[in-house]
Amino acid sequence: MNLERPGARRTLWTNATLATLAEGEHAPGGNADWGLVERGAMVVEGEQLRWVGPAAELPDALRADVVEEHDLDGALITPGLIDCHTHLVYGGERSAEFELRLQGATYEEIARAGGGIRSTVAATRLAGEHELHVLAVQRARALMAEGLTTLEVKSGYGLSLAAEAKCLRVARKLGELGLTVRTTYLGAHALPPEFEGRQDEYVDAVCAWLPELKRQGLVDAVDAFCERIAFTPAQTRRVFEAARALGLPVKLHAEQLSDQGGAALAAEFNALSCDHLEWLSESGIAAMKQAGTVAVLLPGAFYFLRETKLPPIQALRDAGVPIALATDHNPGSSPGLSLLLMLNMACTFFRMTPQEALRGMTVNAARALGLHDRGRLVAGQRADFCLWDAAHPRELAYWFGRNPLRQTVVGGVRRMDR
Ligand code: DI6
Ligand code: FE
Repeated sequence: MNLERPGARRTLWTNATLATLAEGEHAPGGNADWGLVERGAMVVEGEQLRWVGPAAELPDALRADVVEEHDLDGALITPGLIDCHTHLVYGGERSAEFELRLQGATYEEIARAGGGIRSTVAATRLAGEHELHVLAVQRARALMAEGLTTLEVKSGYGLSLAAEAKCLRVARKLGELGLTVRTTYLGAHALPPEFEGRQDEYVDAVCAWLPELKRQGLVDAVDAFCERIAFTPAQTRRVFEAARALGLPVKLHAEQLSDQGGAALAAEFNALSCDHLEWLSESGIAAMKQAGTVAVLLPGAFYFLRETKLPPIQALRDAGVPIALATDHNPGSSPGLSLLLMLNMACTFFRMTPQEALRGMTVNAARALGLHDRGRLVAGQRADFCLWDAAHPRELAYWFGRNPLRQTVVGGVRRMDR
């Protein structure tokens, strides 16, 4: 068999400790499971990893035709970080609402009084596309400074065909920064004021806009907010049916503030992920396991809303449901832009192990986006990786307020963003 691919540029990366995460997705703690390789080397061909292992075992045949050798100077290398749940494109901010909540108002009360998501919708509709782009670039750069290589961005602050399309175009354009961007249509995020009292008609509109947004190449997946203050399971089902009719995968904001049975509903549609999940039930867990749906946990929202109900981490572990982590960056419930802080909070609040946390922002985050070509350092995966000033990968979840990133490599090319 001829494995040579003529024309693919071959580079060699040496002098590093590799945390490959190559082994099983549910491996419990312990050093071996990080897939650590001391004095490691990687051969990159084109945008892909061709070989990963101890430098001493590098086959001579692969050394041939190396056009460039990179000395990684003892860095720790991990797969590139993946933020699989953000609402990065919006206008305005909600610090006044933060103050109200500190005085005792709840997130739900503010939403019911017409604040919350709706106030961001008003600001986002007013903002021009260029202005939204400038704001989104600033936010994306903050995430990139901590090793972001793949980013999911949801719409959901436009809530009209034109404004949702505007936000999704802004999201797509972030790919120019040297990132993979996946866009998710979240038309069913909140009821816009012009549909007051006509919730089912709004759901009809959300479904009707989808084919056009897909035709414009703006939708990779479809999401909904299934909650007392948002959309019912029956309405969510209609959105999912519209997605399925177009062959689009679904995700769901499920059981964040109450148990609506959203996870089981999403699993029925083979959802890529269910996200938040503080109120997830045993039957929801079983349905997710059955469907291969990823549980995306969002410690930033848990922290910022000062929640006390923990997602059922041990039950998810016991069931073997893959767990991912994300920032949920948004102006209302999680205005944070630090991937590393999320790793730390996943450990301190959710009692995840540092290894589970890192898997949650690499291999399992990739899976939550339906991407199977990234998230681990193994031959055949994309050459997206981070160089860290750390001796052991658990340090990534340990420090907070200190960023040990040296550099990020995307598709085998050093990204010049630091
Ligand atoms: N759940 C959340 O935590 C965000 N959206 C959602 O469905 C919050 C969005 C916001 O408050 O603006
Ligand atoms: Fe969210």
